[in-house]
Amino acid sequence: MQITKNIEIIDLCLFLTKSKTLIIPDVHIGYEEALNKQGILIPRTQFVEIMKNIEKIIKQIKKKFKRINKIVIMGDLKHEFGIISETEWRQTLRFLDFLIKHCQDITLIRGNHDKILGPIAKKRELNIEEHVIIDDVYLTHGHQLPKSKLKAEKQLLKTIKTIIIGHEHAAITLRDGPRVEKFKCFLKGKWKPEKKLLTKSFDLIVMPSFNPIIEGTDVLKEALLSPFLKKANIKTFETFIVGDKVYNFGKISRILKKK
Ligand SMILES: [Mn+2]
Repeated sequence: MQITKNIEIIDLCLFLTKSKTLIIPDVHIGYEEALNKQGILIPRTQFVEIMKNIEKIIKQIKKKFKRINKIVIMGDLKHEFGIISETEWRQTLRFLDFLIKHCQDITLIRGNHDKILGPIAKKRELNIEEHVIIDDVYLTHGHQLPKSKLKAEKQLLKTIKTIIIGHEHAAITLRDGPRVEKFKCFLKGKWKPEKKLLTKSFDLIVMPSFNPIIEGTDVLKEALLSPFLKKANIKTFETFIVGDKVYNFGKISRILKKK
């Protein structure tokens, strides 16, 4: 489903149709291991599901758009802060090797969980960036705002129309009679930087998490994480829910009215 001009939602990913760029949000490889270490016992099925899903998504894109020219990983590829465990090493490399088979041009964006992503990137000769710009789209993890105080960054932002972020793990709880279910979702709204830094507003797209175990932050109830959303009026955001397919649910204010 198209979320905005030249940008399609494909399951939990986005696809820039002009540049044929696949955008993969927070995968958090090793999340289960981290939960296990805290004494939470859940079966370790996450990685199998992650691989199945990315395979399905790539197949779907290739069928519809023929090829993928570039892949951007939005940050938090792996979960653990600080140390990289055996399993994380192995699984992260397997995930990257699968992507490399379909597209050699892969860029990693640094997330807040990615302090020592360096060794993994080095092994496959991939670049790590704070942000990536493709045409008029600015991609960044979302735990930090663009450094619009810097002249170069400010200049650069003037050419940008849309900002895409991960980090938030956007989700929404819907009620259907007695049934309450949380769904992963995309959000689309406006973001304005501080006026004294830049007088301009951007289209902002917020992505869900790619990890099957991480349901995400309920945008209706929970405190939002990203500084991009701190001052935003979330009710004016449009929501696209990812279920068996993608559903456009319209503005959040409309969902709130129905409750
Ligand atoms: Mn994050």
